Amino acid sequence: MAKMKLYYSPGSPYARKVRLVALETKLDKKIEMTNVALTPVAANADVDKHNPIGKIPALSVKGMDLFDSPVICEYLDSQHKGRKLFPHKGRDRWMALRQQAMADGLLDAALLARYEGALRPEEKRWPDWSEGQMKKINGVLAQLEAEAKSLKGKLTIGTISVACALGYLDLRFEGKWRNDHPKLVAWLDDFASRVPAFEATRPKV
Ligand SMILES: N[C@@H](CCC(=O)N[C@@H](CS)C(=O)NCC(=O)O)C(=O)O
Repeated sequence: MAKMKLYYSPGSPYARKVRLVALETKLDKKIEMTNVALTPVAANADVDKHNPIGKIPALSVKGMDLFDSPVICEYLDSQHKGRKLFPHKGRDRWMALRQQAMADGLLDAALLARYEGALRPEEKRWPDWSEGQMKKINGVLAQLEAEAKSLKGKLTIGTISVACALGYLDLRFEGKWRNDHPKLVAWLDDFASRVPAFEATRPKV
């Protein structure tokens, strides 16, 4: 079977979700990795051919182009016989998908805040807008801290997504979230020690 092809960058937290799922499902050997550079103002022609939204991660498989990270992760989870990372049904499924939505929502705000601070020319920056993104990040952090207990237990797409989101805050926002979310810090440290794939996908940038 032809290899799947994943367009990613080492610093992308959404691509990290996919890389982590690939390792956990032992599908990593079946994926050819293509490291690409792109920003909202510097598109990548190769990525554009596989994702009309022009974002990574994108996965080419069996003549299909799949995006975005929740879709790719669920596809990979459907391609192995081990324990599923997307719980099949019931409350476990909705809790995992809800956790993924919170983590991805945090990341959407974090990426927008980062692009604003790192990419937008200084004279065009809008502090209220950046503050609005930070408010979303802090809202999700507060909610996750309040329900940290529900993150314990088996590895799911929910906990993988939360770990990747917090990892991105460590990478790009100096880990400031660690100062006032003690339960989440303890949870992430434990997650990192239990899930070697989290360490293996840590960006070296
Ligand atoms: N909802 C998408 C978000 C993907 C995303 O925003 N990726 C970033 C890299 S971390 C990107 O491609 N940015 C380029 C752009 O916004 O044009 C997913 O879950 O895959």
